[in-house]
Amino acid sequence: MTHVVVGTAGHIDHGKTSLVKALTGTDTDRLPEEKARGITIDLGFAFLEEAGGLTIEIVDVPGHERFVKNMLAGAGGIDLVMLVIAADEGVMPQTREHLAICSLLRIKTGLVVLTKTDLAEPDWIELVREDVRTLLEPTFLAGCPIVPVSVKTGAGLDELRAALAQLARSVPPRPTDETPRLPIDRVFTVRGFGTVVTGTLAAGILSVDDRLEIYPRGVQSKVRGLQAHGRVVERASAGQRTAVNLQGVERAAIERGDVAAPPGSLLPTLLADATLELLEDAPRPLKTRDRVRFHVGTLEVMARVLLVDRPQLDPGEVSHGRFRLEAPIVARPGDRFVIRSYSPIVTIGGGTLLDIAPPRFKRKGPALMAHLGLLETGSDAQVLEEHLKQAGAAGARAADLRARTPYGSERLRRLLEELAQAGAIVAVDREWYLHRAANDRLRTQTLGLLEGFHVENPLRGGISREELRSRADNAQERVFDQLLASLEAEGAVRSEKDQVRLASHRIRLSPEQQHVVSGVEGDFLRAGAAPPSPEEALGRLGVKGTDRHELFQLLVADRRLVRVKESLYFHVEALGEIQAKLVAYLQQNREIGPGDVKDLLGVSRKYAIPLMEYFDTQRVTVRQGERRVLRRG
Ligand SMILES: Nc1nc2c(ncn2[C@@H]2O[C@H](COP(=O)(O)OP(=O)(O)OP(=O)(O)O)[C@@H](O)[C@H]2O)c(=O)[nH]1
Ligand SMILES: [Mg+2]
Repeated sequence: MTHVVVGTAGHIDHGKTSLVKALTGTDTDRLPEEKARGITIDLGFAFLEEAGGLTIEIVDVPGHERFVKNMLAGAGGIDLVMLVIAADEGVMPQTREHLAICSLLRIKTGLVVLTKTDLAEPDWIELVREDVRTLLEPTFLAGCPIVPVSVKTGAGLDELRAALAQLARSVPPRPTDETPRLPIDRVFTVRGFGTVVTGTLAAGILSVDDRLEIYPRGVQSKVRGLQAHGRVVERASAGQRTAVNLQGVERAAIERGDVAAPPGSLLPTLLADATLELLEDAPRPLKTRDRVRFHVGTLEVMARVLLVDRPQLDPGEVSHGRFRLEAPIVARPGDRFVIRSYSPIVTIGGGTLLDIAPPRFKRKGPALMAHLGLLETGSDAQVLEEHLKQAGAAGARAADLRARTPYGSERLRRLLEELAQAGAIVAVDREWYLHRAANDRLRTQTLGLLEGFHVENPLRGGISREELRSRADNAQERVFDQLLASLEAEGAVRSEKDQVRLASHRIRLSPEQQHVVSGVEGDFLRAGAAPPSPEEALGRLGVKGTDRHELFQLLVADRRLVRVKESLYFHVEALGEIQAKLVAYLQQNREIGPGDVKDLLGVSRKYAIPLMEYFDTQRVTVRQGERRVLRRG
């Protein structure tokens, strides 16, 4: 099954809706106001089924200049255009404007219908045909079929249908391997079903029960049911006109212009970088900071344009622009957009989105131009690498890269693997990537910080991991963990508990320092169960200081001294002997009280009580009232 979307285009009253009805039997003007005024106001939908599983979806648009906004919402999703020109009137303003819009949207193909031929003389029709040829010459429709038709007499309708089918067969199929997304063009409620949205599925496949998010609102939902052409279907594929019955969403929570897609697959944005062209016949130059109407998908928002390399863009010129949007848009790089001037409301230009989460450049100019040039002309891999380069030390999540590129999950995964293999990027983990340059910068910085730390703190074994990370410009946690792990794997860095040091770092003591350290240790060892205070021990060696003294801390870090209580330390060997005595006593006597400990060790309460508490915390003993017993198991 292939679905090709044909959009009508053309000036008001030239016979678009009549033609669609003659081809399909469907009157697409459904609104009472449309019937009353005899004009089309909003989009209408019909379809034709052709041989070989081809469905031609038809989007009928209004020709009135006041409803170009609605025309744009429909034109965004079409594969080929059917430009309708009344033979009696010939080319008119919206003939040109709709043609320009289709060009700007990069619609690739189409045909022209010269309709109402029953109202014009053959000579006149020939003149109009020549006129049309000249109009089309510089456009994508140059040399396209021009089919004369009369809805009144039926002349030419069979030829038109055949020409449409032939063109439709030449349209390359839309990608179904990309993540599905549905730019919404209508929202309504159906009794007993709830909220229904419709649109042309731009990419991918949508199935019943799929989870959906309505962007940019963040409303979560699920596909409760799907319809195509009024028939219930299990799944819809790219290019298909689709009606989606949404579970648990209020009608009022959605509007035309929103996009339905899987949760987390798209990124709403208020800032977008793009190529930008101004139409030859734009009424005046476009200046930086001009306010324009920005159309993408089925959405229109106001925006200010910032020109990247010049103060103004003249008609016919092409450059780059950054758009500050007044409400979020939800689109993908590669999507085309159209801009219309604020007043008078006319189509003036458009372009291709290049980046929907653009990095902030401190200064515009050459760097930004080079960046945008790369996004515009680079290969998929180069574009991806450029995004990661701009992400800097923070790196980027695969999910965000997915939303910022049009490749689809599988292709993105492959591209990332290729780049990692080539050494251009580093995989932090399966979900996080970092540009090689950022990785190398962080690595050099981290090693430099460690070196500096060791020079400044020669007696400290290392720096806390968290402190190191914060000094390394607060590196992203996962990125930093991965870096330390790889430095450790190479043998450049050692980490113990939360302390990190260079593998080459050794604590080197001067003879005087060594004298103090050995003296203090000897003092504690000799004192056994009744050790001195840190101040006393240090003081005896002529050093003024507390347990915070770095020479003292060295003994603690080496686990020669063990802290039993605030500023009460024991030598590790003394503590071992005390424990052995205590355990032997308890095996004999079952329980022990503070007085017994004093006698057993020959020390005062000052030492006995903290020691008893210490062995509780070490899970050697258990407290029972004032006494202790051995802990079992
Ligand atoms: N004689 C004649 N009249 C036609 C033909 N096609 C359309 N008309 C008439 O032209 C008028 C406008 O036709 P529509 O089909 O509504 O025109 P439209 O292009 O859809 O107009 P908008 O949607 O408002 O832009 C109607 O009165 C039609 O009956 C034709 O082939 N011959
Ligand atoms: Mg119409």
